[in-house]
Amino acid sequence: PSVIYLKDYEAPAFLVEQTDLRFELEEEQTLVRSQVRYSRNPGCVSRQRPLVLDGHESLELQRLSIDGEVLSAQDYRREGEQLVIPDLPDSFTLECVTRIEPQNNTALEGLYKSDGMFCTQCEAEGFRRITFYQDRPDVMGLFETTIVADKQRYPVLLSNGNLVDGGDEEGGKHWVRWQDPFPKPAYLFALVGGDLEYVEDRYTTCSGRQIALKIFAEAKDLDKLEYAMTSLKQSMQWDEQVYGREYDLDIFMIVAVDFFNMGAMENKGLNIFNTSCVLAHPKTTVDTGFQRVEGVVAHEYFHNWSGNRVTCRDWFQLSLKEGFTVFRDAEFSADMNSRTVKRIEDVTLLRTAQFAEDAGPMAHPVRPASFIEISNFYTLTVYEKGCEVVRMLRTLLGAETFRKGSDLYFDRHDGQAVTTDDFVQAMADASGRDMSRFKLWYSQSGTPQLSISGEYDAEHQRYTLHMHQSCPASADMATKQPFLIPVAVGLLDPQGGEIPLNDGATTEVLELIAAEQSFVFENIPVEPIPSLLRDFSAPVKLQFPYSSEQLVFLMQHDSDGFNRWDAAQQLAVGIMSGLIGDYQQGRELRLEPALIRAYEQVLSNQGLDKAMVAKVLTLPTEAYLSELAEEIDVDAIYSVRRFVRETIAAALAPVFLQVYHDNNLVEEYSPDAASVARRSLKNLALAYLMATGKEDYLMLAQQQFDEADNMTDSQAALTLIVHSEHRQAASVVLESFYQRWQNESLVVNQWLGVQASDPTAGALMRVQALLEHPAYDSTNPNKIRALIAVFCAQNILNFHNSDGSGYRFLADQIIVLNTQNPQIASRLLTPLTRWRKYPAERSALMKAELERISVSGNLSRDVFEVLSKSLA
Ligand code: BAL
Ligand code: ZN
Repeated sequence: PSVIYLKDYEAPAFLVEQTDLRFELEEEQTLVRSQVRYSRNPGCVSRQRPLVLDGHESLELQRLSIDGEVLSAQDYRREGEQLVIPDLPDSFTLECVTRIEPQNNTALEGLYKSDGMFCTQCEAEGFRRITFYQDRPDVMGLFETTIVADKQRYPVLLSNGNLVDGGDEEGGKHWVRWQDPFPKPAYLFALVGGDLEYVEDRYTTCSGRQIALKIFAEAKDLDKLEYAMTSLKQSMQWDEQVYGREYDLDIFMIVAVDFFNMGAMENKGLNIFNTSCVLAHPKTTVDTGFQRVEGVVAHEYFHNWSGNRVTCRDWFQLSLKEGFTVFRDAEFSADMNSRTVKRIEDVTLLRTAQFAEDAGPMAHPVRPASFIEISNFYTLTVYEKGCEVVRMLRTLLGAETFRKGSDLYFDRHDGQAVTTDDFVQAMADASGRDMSRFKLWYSQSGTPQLSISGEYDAEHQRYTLHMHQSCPASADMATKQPFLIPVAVGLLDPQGGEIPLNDGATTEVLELIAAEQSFVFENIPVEPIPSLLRDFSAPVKLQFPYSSEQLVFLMQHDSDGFNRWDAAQQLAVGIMSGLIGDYQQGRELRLEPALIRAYEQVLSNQGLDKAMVAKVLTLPTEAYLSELAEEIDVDAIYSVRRFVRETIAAALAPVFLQVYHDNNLVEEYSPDAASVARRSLKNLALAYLMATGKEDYLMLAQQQFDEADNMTDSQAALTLIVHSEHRQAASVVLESFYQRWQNESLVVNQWLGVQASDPTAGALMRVQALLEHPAYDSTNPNKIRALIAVFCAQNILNFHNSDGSGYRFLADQIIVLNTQNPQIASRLLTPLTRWRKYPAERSALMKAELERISVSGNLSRDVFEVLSKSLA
């Protein structure tokens, strides 16, 4: 497979004015007729260039004609995945008929079937599995789509834009025609055909336009759409208020499908969603599931402007739409719920998974410079780090100027396909600032390390922060230039009060631009304790020589909620790192009292937000401790975390019991922030109680399992019992849960996931048995993720079993999935790609499995790219 480079970008030789599509959907085949009006691109220098169309090898070309004249085989060449037509006039209509078999499309890219329903996924390069086309985002055209299908089987036929015509045909068929008035690239095309029902609502936009809102699902799921509809209306209003963006079509549709590689897709006017990101009901969905629905509905809706009206010039610019849109949805969720908790969750994901990606073999900048398969670049770096980059722009410019920049960006580029440079330029023009150094965040990979020390000069009442930044070599880039890092800082006096800084405010954003730089604060009457990188103002690894006492002080007094939580994390990380060393040296583990005392204080502080208490009392995860480690000692990390949890549980059990009862209220379920917070604190208390291993608390968990009227409480109890040493009780609750929920696919996924993440011995055997269970379907990405991905990514003890069985299991699965669904196969590889971070024996076993996959034959581009980079 060849490597595609950003530096080789060339504008398309032809532009598309109009694309008319006709689909005849049948059981054995689908015929696609496309009629496309092309004209030479005046911006393209060479007038000799042929028309180069993309087309997957699965396309059966039935007819090709230009302005009505049928082409013969000599008139064009099929070269790999391209169709090349030379000697063309300046403008013409190309008609092309292809035959495809959606019913056999297991890759779930292009047109395929999900549970008997036709649906599409065209981003990034799925359209080329439908017809021959210039399948690239900088080719934007107007689409008109006609769909013909059996009326009884497929009563609902949808595409982008507005429904303009339709009728019945002989043979029990019917047809519809959809017209999209906005030019779009092929990746935003969508089609749905199925036996669906819908809920509907209306939204009146800020200018008074009436928009019809429809969410489609299978009839059995109709009662799970209300939350998505509410979230959609809130998103529409928020985008008007916060970004001045109004919806532009007369109808907005969402369709829920169960077989989907991604979370959801922002096709113009017709979003297609993985059921896991749109269906929500108190009985079947946990609190985090509700939050995911709210966030993903918003994300896809926001793409209508940041992605659809203004799209990407090429796929290297993916973060132009994804980073910005993740930032927009994160701010929306922060406004709808607890801002600090949202920030903690996002940073936790970034610091564990994205930092690990940036330090691994697939490291790439937010704007990658090259790729083999673009599907491999829908990454945490492009999405989450891309979001942080946009957040830094807002921090540097201030909210008001940032909004001016965003308005300018949308005005200037509406209807265009542009670059991340264009986005930053709009911000630079709106602020009058030179942002060239800032752009290194887009072009350099790796996580910068920021070391800070403080120096107090009592005589001159002056406090100085000395900063040093560096960025380690990444797999794709050896040396880096210093970044522009916004460091938000506050200074606390010994009583915990905020000291006014140079401009009188209590938080100041320092701009670090050099490798070494010092910042001076005048009129500081006492030696302060600094609160650094407030609200995680930059995606960096921070080092400051805090003592345990100072961290406890910050936990109690910092006015920045994120930093209060982070102080607790750093306190726990420090203590646990010491214990990991003790474990490795064979020393007895002893937990110093600082952490228990700090946790006790947090629990007794009635004024604290319950969600914050739950977050503060959650120990750093194994994944975070692994990311921080030079070499990952799985047994040490697992044992120490378990020891610390059990020691805290034993010391504070009476307090946890009180917290449990105080928050175990009988009330109607609501996913509002306060109720979610109460349940999260209650279930955290139950988790600590279960960690004591006492029978009394097992009974409490069983009681909660039996009596819960919502899935959050039910699943929390289920997980705690299944992950405990009470094996008999575990079998009972697993069986009862399955009996109750076996017809709810998404709940069954939770059931699979709970077993996949079970840390007790023998989990792999149980997972292997589940592969044969009727609840499992090896062609459904949600099931694969729930069972295989959860086992390999979350069950560190069993996956990393020293006999290599976990690695062998994963490799076997990938070899099968490689041909069936390359996108999913390639994603599953991630845990094995980190082989260099493990001690020699495990590392060799992991590498051997990667090598076994690499010689298994017929590697997809997706798997080939990740494998070859991992083994390089
Ligand atoms: N554009 C792919 C799915 C998403 O990020 O919205
Ligand atoms: Zn997106």
